[in-house]
Formats: sequence, C-alpha cells, structure tokens
Amino acid sequence: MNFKKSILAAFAVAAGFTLSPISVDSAEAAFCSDNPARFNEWKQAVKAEYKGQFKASTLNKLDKVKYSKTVMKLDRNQKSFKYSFEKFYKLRAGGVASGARKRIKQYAKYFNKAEQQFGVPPEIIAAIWGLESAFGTYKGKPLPILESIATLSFDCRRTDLFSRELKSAFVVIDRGIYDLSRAKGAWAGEIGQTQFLPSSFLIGATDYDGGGVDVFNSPADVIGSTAKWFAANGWKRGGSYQEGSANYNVIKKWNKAGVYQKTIAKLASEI
Ligand SMILES: [Ca+2]
Repeated sequence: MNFKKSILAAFAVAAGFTLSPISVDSAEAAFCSDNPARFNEWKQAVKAEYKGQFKASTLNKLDKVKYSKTVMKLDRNQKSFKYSFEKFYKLRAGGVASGARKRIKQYAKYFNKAEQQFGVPPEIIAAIWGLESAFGTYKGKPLPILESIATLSFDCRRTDLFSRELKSAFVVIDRGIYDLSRAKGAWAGEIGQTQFLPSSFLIGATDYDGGGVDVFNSPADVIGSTAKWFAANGWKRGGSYQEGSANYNVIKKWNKAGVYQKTIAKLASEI
C-alpha cells in the first residue's frame, strides 16, 4: 500500500485536525496539523518517508524533538516590517558600522581570504554579521534548532518551506557538517551568527580555521560561509551593490524585506 495515502486515509477520519496532503519538490511531509496532538505520529511518518535516504542515526535525532509551543506562539505573533527605511535603519544599523570596521581589522586574514576566494567584499559580510547577531554577541533566548524546524514543518502555515528546511537539516546532520540536534538558534531555526536557514547553510558551509564548520563559535567560519553563500547566489566580484545592480539582486535573496535589503547596501557603503 502507498504509505502516504494510507497515512492520509488514517488521519482523514480524525475530526478536528487540519490535514493537507503536501507536495514539495524535493521534500515531502506526511501531513500537517495545527494541533500538537499528532506530533509523535508525524515524526514517525517523517522517519518512514526518509528511511533509506538518510542514516538511521540522522533520522533518530527526531526522537527527542518536542513540539514547541513557544515557536508557535512567536510564529503567530509576528509583526511585519511596518517601519520606514529611515526608522528601520536607525534602529538596526545604528552603531554597527564602527563595530564592523573593528572586526574587519581584527579578522583581516579571513576577510581577505573570503574576498580573494569568493569576490565578496569585507563590508558586505561585516554588515550582515552585525545586523544578524551584533557579531555574535546577541544571543536572545535561543531555542533548539531542530525542534523549531520540525514544529514549523508539522504546522500547516508554512509546511512546504519548513519541510524543505527539515530535509536540508537532515542533510547537514547526515553529512556530518554539524549536529543541528545539539544546536540552538532564533525561533525559526536559524543557524549561527549570520542566521542561515539549513538550506542556505548547506550552500555556504565553509571551514576557514580547521576543526570543521562552526558558524556558532568561529568568526572565521562565519566569514567564509557567508561569503560562499553570496558567491553561490551570483555575486559579481568588484561590482556595485547599490539598488538596481546585479549584486543588489543577490542581497535581495538574503532577506525578503525591502527595508532590510536597503539597510545592508547602505550600511556596507558606510563601513
Ligand atoms: Ca572551523
């Protein structure tokens, strides 16, 4: 019997659940629900779905993962960017330029290496590093990454997106790049000091100082990995990155919010 159909048939009779069959290009979720009651069954379904594709040890990382009510609460209470660019810039970019210059000096070796290897200038990487985590000094209240991603994948609001991210997280673990089951990040499962989602982390992950890729603790790896992501997304060496340029289009891929994109470009030119 087709596993997915049987799962859907089995749950279709359960009243009170939002169930949707999902079709994701390269990742498929068994079902989704906005009620935590079936989370454990969902985890088993996901493990069955990926059996043979990933090591058992990778898929077993799901066993201890719990449904996160905190993540759901934060997901439902999101405030959209209503700020004008001027206000957003003042709030987010204030004071970042001087910190960025300091890091560019301090980690010149890695910034230079990244520019040579990937063509991405230090000020772009430093602007993002500063905006995303105040150069790793802002920790907030970190949540277990795999728990956040699994909960958002199970939930019906953004199942497609987070089912892909969950699959990417399995790839990261399976290849031994980083054990995300032991890592914490912002509530949507962001990884490291420049806040990669798992799919972006897979593209960027670079080890610049030995010892494996660690974008949580190693500034060298943060710099190398962020630069590699930009190069992989089409960054043109030596090109302008102001609005309308080819490189600005790469900045747009980093973050969907227009005010944030403008902030990156303006802050980088200030640095
Ligand atoms: Ca490293």
